[in-house]
Amino acid sequence: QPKAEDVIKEQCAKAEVVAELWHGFTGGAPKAALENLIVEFNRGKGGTVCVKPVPQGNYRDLSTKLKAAFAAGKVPAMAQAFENNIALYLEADAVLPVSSLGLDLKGLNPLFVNATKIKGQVYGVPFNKSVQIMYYNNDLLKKYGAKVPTSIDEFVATAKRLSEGEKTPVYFFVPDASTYAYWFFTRGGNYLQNGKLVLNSKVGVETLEFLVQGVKDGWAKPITQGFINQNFGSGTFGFSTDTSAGYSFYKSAARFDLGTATLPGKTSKQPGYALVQGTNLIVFKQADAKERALAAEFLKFVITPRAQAVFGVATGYVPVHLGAGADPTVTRYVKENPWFGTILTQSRFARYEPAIAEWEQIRFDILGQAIKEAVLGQATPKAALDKAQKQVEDLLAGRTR
Ligand code: FGO
Repeated sequence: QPKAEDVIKEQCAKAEVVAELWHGFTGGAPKAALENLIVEFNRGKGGTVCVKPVPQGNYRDLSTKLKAAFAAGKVPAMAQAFENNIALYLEADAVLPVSSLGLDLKGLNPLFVNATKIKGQVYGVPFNKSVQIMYYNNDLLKKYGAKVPTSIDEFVATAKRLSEGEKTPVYFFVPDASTYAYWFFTRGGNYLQNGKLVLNSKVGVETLEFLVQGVKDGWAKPITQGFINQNFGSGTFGFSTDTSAGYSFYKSAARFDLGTATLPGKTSKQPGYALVQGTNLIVFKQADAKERALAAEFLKFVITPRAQAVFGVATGYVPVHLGAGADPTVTRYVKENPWFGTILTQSRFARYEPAIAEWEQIRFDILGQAIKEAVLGQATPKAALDKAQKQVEDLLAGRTR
């Protein structure tokens, strides 16, 4: 079988209208699944038009390239965008409201659609949305006769017991804003307080202290290079709390029986709150009428229950169409593959980070930096978050950029 990439090249070589889609998938199942959807869509169009995926590195590379593209006036028809990216691109008046594309968003998960609204207008079509789940090493749990933990207290007790037995920390975590968000939200944290962005709240400091203590107590292992699924060999993996879109990467890297479960909750009564990640598809104003029309048709296609069902089970993204859960692709799949059921259940317990234009910069360069400093012992959690708060206030007041 020819590679999807080559098929698309062929399809676009003969097309009169080419709508580029800039994306941040670097490889593996997500990139392949996107290309497969595009091949199928283009085929259905009969050869005169085509959608062309253009990989732009990771998500942050993508937003950097888009900002440069605005400045140069060379903008694609479509791109992936986080909710905060949409807010930023709107400052350049670059994004078309979805209402102008004549799309029917009925049946889409309102959790996802509402997040792309700014001042009552929808600007993005949710496409690849993930939630965090708990991954675990079932062989290791069995070795210790341990149950899958459902509350934070149980989680800590189990992680401690297994780490003591193995003489090495079994909870692998990336010290970044994503991991932190799960623990923060589940402890009741909120970044916005009376409309103000607060990084150094009491819950925030306690959350960071908790992670730092986990490292000191020997049950939590910070992963500072690459994804967790690329670090299984660096110790004994027991648990992680990571994006559902990592599933295919975890599965192919695991040399153990990989388990999934909803996130440990504040109590065992309810799962913890996952951070929603992954992106929406947006259409740019600079696209001409033909490209806009093609983009609209493509978006209509990718949000159908069937496309979302196929894309979801291939990747671990949450189907954005509520009807996908009843699609035979999903109902049949879930019976044999409980991991996908974990994701569907977890998607009912999920929270977003703030969708302000500066958030991408804040989550990586300010909050993420503070988390890393505290976890690596370069600052106390309180000092790190107080500094981060000051940096955020300076940034938002326009004193720094
Ligand atoms: C990633 C990033 C943001 C923002 C969150 C934001 C920008 C986080 C987090 C920083 O689509 P998701 O769920 O998962 C990604 C998917 C496709 O690449 O597969 C995951 N992956 C890829 C390779 C691999 O070996 N393992 C693996 O799990 C990949 O993470 O998005 C989650 C990870 C991060 O990129 O380091 O979303 N994120 N909010 N990025 N730019 N802006 O506001």
